[in-house]
Amino acid sequence: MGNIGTPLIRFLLEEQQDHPEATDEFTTLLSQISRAGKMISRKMSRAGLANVLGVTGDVNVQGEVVKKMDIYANDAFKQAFQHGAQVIAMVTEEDEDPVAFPENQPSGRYIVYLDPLDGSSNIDVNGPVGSIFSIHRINDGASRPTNTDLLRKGLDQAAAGYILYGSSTMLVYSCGKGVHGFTLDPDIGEFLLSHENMKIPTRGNVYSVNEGHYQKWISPTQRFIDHLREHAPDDGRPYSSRYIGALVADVHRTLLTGGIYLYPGEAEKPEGKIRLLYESAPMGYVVEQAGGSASTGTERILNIQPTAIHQRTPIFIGSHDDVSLAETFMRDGKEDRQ
Ligand code: AHM
Ligand code: MG
Repeated sequence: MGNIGTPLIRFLLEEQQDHPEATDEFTTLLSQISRAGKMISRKMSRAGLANVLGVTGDVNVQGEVVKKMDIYANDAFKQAFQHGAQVIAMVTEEDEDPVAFPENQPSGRYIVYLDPLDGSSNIDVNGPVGSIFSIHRINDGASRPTNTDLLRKGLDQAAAGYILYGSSTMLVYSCGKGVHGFTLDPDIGEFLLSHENMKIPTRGNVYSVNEGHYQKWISPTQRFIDHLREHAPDDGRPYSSRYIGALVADVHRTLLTGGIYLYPGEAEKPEGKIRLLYESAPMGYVVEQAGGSASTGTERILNIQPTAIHQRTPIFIGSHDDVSLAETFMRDGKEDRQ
């Protein structure tokens, strides 16, 4: 549809023409998200210099209070949505309760779920981090979000995506019509189409997991990873291992080259670590749109009915065949959890 190098906003407007159900409001909302991403990217590129590594409460040379990067990122999204007329509430990892934007009522129709800075411990070692977003449209006529509006299945997402602050900054999104990736050209401050209609390989040869927790996993998870590590060249094993420790970066690599990322539950912590509404569901939406799968090990992530906004879920995400194989191990071993 677009040409490589097409600016994000022009691409969105063209997509809107092809799909009349896509609205101006939605295009504006994605441009607000991309603006926050540019602010965070710029700040991040100076992280080593600008004293943004300090803890909240530090004072910089101008006498301003220095914010930790994850607070800065959270505020950048808040600023982008304030008075933007689209977003009536934002649910983020940084705020216990939903943040309301009463100034955007009654026109606002969207709730945005955010992990403003995923994998933020990587900043201290100059490693990649990301932002994750999930967008839900509320019912017409609703003036403020109810619990029913806030706790929606991943299947109901209007769009989802992430921004990866890596060796270059990329915005990847889907609104249900494929997955498209844009790379930030820092010279002109624009996200330009670099990866159109991204597709994940059906099977990969890489697994990505924090293996330091091996002894804490339930045995089906251990057996699955043991299987991937076995020497079986005719079956494409052993798999290689890659783990960056930032969901966005690990899933982005998996999207491009195939394989599986997992953050499983543990015997003592069956819900795992990754948050459903602003980590698992949006990443699951993007990966499914690219032809892959996302599962808890026994259930499709997008089909989970949330019961709390900061709920956690185990996650197995990536190439269809690799996730299916993981599910086989998890289902076969379910008696181990009883
Ligand atoms: P965060 O959102 O607080 O940064 O936590 C989520 C991150 C993921 O990005 C990453 O995959 C995982 O936690 C790393 O956890 P661990 O250090 O336990 O491997
Ligand atoms: Mg996170």
